[in-house]
Amino acid sequence: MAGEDFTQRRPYNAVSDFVDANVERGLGNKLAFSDGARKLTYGQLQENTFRFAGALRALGFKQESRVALLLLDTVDFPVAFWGSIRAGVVCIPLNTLLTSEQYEYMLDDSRVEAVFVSAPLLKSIEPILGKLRHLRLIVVSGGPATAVTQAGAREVLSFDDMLARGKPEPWTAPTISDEVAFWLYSSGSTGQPKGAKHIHTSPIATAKLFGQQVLGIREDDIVFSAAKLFFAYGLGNGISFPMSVGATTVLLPDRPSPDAVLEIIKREQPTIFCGVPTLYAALLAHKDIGPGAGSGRLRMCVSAGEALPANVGERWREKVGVDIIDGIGSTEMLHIFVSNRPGDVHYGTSGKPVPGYDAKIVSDEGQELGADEVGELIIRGPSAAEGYWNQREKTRRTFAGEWTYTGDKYTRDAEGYYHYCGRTDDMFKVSGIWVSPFEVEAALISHEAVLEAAVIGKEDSDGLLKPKAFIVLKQGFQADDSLFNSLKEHVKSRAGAWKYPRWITVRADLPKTATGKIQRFKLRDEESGKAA
Ligand code: 3UK
Repeated sequence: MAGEDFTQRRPYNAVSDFVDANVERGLGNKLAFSDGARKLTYGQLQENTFRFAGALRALGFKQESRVALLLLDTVDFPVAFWGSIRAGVVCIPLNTLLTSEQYEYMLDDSRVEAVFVSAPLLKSIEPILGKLRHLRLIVVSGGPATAVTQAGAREVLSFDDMLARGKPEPWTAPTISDEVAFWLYSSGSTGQPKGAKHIHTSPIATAKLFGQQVLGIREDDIVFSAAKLFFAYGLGNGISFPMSVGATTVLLPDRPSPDAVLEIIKREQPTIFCGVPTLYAALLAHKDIGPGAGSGRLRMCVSAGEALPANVGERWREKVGVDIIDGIGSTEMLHIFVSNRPGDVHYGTSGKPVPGYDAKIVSDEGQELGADEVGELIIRGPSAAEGYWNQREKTRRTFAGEWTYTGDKYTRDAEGYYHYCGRTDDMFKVSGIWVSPFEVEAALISHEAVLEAAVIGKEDSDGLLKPKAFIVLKQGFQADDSLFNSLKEHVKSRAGAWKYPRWITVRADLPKTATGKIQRFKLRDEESGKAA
């Protein structure tokens, strides 16, 4: 595994390792996915991906064409993902929680010719369909084609119509191992999200190095990832890792509320559960939390997306009786590259580099640092993205030769464990999803009452970051609860539901540099009591 050469250039299509290999091994009748409403065996998945790839071809999609998935976690997701990849068509799963403007940017930037969209999400793209120059096909999952009312001259199909267009004939596009298979959009502190281009060999590299080697995932596992398939984290947990060994994945199409998550765990009895720190904290606060979180078979829990506070891990082990494996991954590296290990869990740390990846902590000048010195974490490994689509400067800065710059500050202690120390920029995660202070500030400033705004991440009582806003009001506006509520609603609708400020403080002015840049670090220091 760690010594394996994943990167050797050769003819290779990722679908062979994840779909076809399981059928060839005799697992055709084994359950691959269930989503509460429907089930899919490995054999059915293979047939549906043949149909899907055939339909894409029949509809004129060529190798290297691009399509977007705006899909809830149902059995249609793996069919569309692997069906596209089988056809050599570049598949771009999108976050399902965004606004119409954000979809407009990504669908236009990627120039996708088709979008596969879950019926309940249609409303967020219908208003912008008219502006998408390259889109020619809309496929509705979980609803009839007639659900789309503003498609104009474009072809509209239901997911079943689409499958019926293709024959179940074994055909796989002759792709190269180095060829781009899918993109994942990643947000940064400035500018629009960037499409990180991942190649065919990256999923199997992450599945072997982290899924098999670190987690020890095996054929009899049942995986439930509350983190959605459109995140690199959920895509690995729910698709690449289990499919690399012929295991089974349970999907939850709805929002992963603590109630919904506990219900699935009780009903499906998973062996492996994956979530983000906020969810673990919320589950610990739930009245029904207890041994195995309701699953008699639970043997492992995984956390990523943001740092897991030590006390959340410790309380979980005490109440649930299972450790949480915290590891750090990124969209750019596809999955986890520094992690705790079963049997060697050090809560409050991210553990040690996953064998097969190399980690270095470097100074601003690029010098490698010693034990307990804070610097930026950089990573070398086989699953790094090829670059960002049409972003040369950002690509060069992040993917510097073999090394990928994470933008995270870390120290390594004398025993070799890695300790997370925050970001090199002002970004922070809420529920494992990026928040850029800049976009929350922009949303606040677009409110009639706000003159200036600065946003930082502030720890809540579980030690997890949430947005806190400092605002300067325009003349004539009063700071009261009704104004604060209206600001929160305003941010939710403009920027995204998880991004609204949980605390709002009104000030006479904001700390700024001579050139007028907001000094968010000063506000962070004030909050954490560091300031004089
Ligand atoms: C932060 C963590 C401390 C860190 C991801 C697992 O989160 C994932 O990808 P994103 O591109 O964000 C990457 C950034 O998130 N982070 C993630 N995990 C941790 N910080 N401890 C952690 N355990 O700032 C990192 O640079 O959204 C996670 C697998 C695949 C992923 N894409």
